[in-house]
Amino acid sequence: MRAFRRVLREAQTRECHAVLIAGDLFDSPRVAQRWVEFALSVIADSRLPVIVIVGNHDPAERHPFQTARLPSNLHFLPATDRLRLDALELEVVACPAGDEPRWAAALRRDPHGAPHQIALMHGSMPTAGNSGAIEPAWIAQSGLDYVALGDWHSPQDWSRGGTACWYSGAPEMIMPRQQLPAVMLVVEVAQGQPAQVQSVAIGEARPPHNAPDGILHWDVSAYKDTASLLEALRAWLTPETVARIRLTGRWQGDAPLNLESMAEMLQPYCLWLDLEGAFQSERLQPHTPFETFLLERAQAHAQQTPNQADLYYEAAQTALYLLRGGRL
Ligand SMILES: [Mn+2]
Repeated sequence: MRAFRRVLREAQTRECHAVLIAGDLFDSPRVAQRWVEFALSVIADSRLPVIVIVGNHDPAERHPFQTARLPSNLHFLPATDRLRLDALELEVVACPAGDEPRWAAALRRDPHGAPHQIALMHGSMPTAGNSGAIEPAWIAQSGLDYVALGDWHSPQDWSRGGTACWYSGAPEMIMPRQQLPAVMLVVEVAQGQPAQVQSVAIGEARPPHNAPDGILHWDVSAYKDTASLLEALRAWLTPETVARIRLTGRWQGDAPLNLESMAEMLQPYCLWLDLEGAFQSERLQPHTPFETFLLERAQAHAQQTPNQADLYYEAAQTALYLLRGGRL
């Protein structure tokens, strides 16, 4: 939400004439109403023409903007279409996800059209092993001034012939394992010249400052309980932190470490969290008569059938682990 607001503020500051959003504004068509309202209010407040096409994550038939009341500066294009903005001397070709068969014919300059002609497309260019929905040759043949691509998470240049063509990437790091630049692109279109494309840093997300490679290795050996471990980890988190935390060492606390519930506790203190257990658990010692009884039974069985002793000890440890709230 902060990144989206910064994108539009940056566009205002730079006195951009329009903002292009090439699909997947929403990660899913089933987003909460407050997110939709937030997006619409940020767009409305920007007072800039904002052109939005649909992506594969927010497809046309279920896109939240289909049923919303849209501000007058928002141009929402759910199908392959041409939009003319006379005040900007601009013509926009929309090639949204889900409408691929119509793209090739639509993606061309209209010789009688506006002086500046651009396109928005949402789909994949070919990659090793995949053909992709878009053919790079279309870009060169289009005769357009600029093609804004959406779908990929990092900025990529696909300019061909006289047509500048870029994936903008996401304006914020959206997965902890992807160390992405998190930028927006500022594109200057001038008649008869190739468009100038400049990337502007937008993202605030970063790994914890003591984890420059993005992974925070944390030794759990020194902690006696989950609460003190959580407190120590929390001290490293900020609302901008994208944290991959790998727990190492020997866990000697009384209760087993429950990664799932730890992640739930830490998540509110950072932007994104990935908690990984690479620690060893000490053998659990019995604390109650029932736990003592369980271990004694395991020992008795182990003595009767020595070839299955490991299995009985493991069963008893698992029982203790589960009794103390561990999850398998
Ligand atoms: Mn996509």
